[in-house]
Amino acid sequence: MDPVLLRFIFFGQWGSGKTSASTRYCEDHYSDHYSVHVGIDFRIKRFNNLDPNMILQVWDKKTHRGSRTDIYPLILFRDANAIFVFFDVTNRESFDFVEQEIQQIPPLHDIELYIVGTKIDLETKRIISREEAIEFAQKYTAKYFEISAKENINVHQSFDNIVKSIFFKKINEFSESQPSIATSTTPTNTSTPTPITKSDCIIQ
Ligand SMILES: Nc1nc2c(ncn2[C@@H]2O[C@H](COP(=O)(O)OP(=O)(O)OP(=O)(O)O)[C@@H](O)[C@H]2O)c(=O)[nH]1
Ligand SMILES: [Mg+2]
Repeated sequence: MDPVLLRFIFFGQWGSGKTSASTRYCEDHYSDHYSVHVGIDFRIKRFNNLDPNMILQVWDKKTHRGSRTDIYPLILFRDANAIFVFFDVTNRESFDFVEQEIQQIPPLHDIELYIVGTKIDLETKRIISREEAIEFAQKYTAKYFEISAKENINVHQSFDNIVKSIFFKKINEFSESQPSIATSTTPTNTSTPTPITKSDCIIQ
């Protein structure tokens, strides 16, 4: 059987915590060391409990310090299932950068957009409130969640939920295209899309 490939792309300002989130999620590891590597990092994760044939690729794009947002080639988005734009909840500049990043994303269908607040272990230094971030996410029909890669808060739960929802969506699409197995017992989602509300923005 062919492997099922899922691809997540991480964007966001330098230092916003993309690599730390990717490392925490894929390798359950965290370091305070700030790497100055350039380019794109790739990590993979497998989900034997869902489907041993499924592989998640996380593409984590390094942002150059002091740069404005890059112009991203379309190819970067091809086959992506979800895009995550990160910001540091203690850094207003990184939050402002999210809007620039979103504007670089082409209007491709079927790619889910998430905004991710990071470093919530630094609660006393928080500048961007959850409410402000949720309101911003609604403007772009994105979903919002918050994590701490350092303290391992809400990383696995959030990304696991997203992986599962995309996985079951793919299974449903496959079942619907195969009349003989359309009666499979996989979960179905027959509801019509509704406008997002504040509570929809939060994945716990
Ligand atoms: N306190 C705290 N620090 C964090 C957390 N996540 C990342 N950091 C720190 O923030 C710094 C930047 O994190 P990275 O994950 O390298 O940021 P990045 O978005 O990959 O940055 P670029 O690759 O330069 O675009 C590092 O020193 C991390 O240790 C977190 O959850 N809590
Ligand atoms: Mg990085």
